[in-house]
Amino acid sequence: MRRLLLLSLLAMPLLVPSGPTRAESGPIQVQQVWSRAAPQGRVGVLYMTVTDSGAPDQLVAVSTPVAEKAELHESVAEGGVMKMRPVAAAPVETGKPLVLKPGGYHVMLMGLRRTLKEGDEFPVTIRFAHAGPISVTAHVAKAGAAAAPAEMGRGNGTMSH
Ligand SMILES: [Cu+2]
Repeated sequence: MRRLLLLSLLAMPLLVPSGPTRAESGPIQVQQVWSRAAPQGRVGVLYMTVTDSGAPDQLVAVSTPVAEKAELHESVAEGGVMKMRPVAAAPVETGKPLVLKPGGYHVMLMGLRRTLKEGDEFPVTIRFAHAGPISVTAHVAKAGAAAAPAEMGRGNGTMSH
């Protein structure tokens, strides 16, 4: 009896379905999705960490219902001045996290449809050149925050708390 029970416990993870819409399924994971407080009608920003345990891919588009348009940008230092420019894609390399963060790659949320307040959450869909789209939840930090809200911990974007 004991051996039978142990075997069925070992087999259980194989029975858990893994749908393509779950952030933690597949080789690509999107975590630490965060934004900053900003008023309706203005420009917001979005940061995240993308990890890939499979083949190299590219992050090519982001969309969210809270903004009219989301653009992928890269900040670069030119002659000691930080400037940003739109880019068509950001590389997602195997085993090397793509970190969208202040001073680097980021997503600009053009034309915020509503005010983003600290503590708010909103849905975001991330598209890749090869992998299917991943839907996550962004967490809003205070205006001017330099890092993800502390309460996010290391969980992924879809966790609830
Ligand atoms: Cu920008």
